[in-house]
Amino acid sequence: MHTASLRRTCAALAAVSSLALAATACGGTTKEDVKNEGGAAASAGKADPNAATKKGLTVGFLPKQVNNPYFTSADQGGEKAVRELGSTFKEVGPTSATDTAGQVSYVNTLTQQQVDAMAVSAQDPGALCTALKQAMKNGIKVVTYDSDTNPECRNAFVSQASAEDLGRTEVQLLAEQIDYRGEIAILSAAQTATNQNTWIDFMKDELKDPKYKNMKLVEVAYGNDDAQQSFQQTQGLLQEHPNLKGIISPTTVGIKAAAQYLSGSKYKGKVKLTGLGTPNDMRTYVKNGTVEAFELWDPAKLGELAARTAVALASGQITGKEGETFTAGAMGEYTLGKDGVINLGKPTVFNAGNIDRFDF
Ligand code: RAM
Repeated sequence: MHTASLRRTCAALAAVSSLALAATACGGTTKEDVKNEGGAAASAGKADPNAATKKGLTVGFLPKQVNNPYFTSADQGGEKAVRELGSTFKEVGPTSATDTAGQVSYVNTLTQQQVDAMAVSAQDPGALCTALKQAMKNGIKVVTYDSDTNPECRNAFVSQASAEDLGRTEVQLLAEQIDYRGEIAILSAAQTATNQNTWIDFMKDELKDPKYKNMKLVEVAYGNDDAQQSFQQTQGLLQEHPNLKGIISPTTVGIKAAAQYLSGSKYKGKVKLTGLGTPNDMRTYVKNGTVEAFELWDPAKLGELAARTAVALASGQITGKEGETFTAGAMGEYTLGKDGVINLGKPTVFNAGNIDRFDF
């Protein structure tokens, strides 16, 4: 029935019959509705923690970059969990970490394919918003993992660790290695990356503490999560700042390339390097004295949690609101924090003493 004719019918009903009947037909509230409040129909959009986990779903993963070993591990963790839960996994994504337009078109592709949920690591906070909102409008649940978009453009964000902890501890790790003095630089990923930019803001804040008064951040360089560009940026930092004492690289691609450069140069062991790397990438450089300590979480666990969150959303167990809880299989129970953020846990610091215990 068209709105105009419905309105006409309502007016007629109100005129000829009981008020309750007219109110029901025309969308008003009746006593019966009030009594049913909290029931399934009235609470559409409310989480039901006891809802059964749906099977036969399709969950799409869209990392920042597909040929990055970090995302290979993360998405393998996602795939394993999706399969265990009886659903289908697919992965799409650009090969470059600065192909934001590519990411947008992959979101649109997943929407057209009518996946049930997608897990996205955003190259840029705002660029994906319109496409992600369109996906949600089509009933698709959207989880960001690793790198967030704006909170209103997704249902939940699975964060690798507290962004504040990550930013501050990287400064602390480097400070200890350079005895709290000297010039330092940051070698980041893409200039737009939400995760790296958030960590860098906390690094800058940490550096305001008087205990770092003899340390100076002289430059933030961007290697775009490209091995060659990151290598060249490292070389450039050392040429431009001959007194540089240390580098923080909060990207697995960046820290590996920087270690490679330092390791073959006269700066090996003299200019300190820390940040976020995988133990498998960094083992050689820890053993040959280029790197003392760095940190990371287990990327496969991050992917697993993203997958389990996506399925919990698609099953109606959570909706993305603060305070909701769900069980992520053997990983245990997780509670959604402010803005629908779910924290994986604490990162691990790797050094010569423990690096051989890790294989990722
Ligand atoms: C790179 C990516 C990713 C980041 C890790 C630490 O692989 O930039 O987004 O979380 O490094």
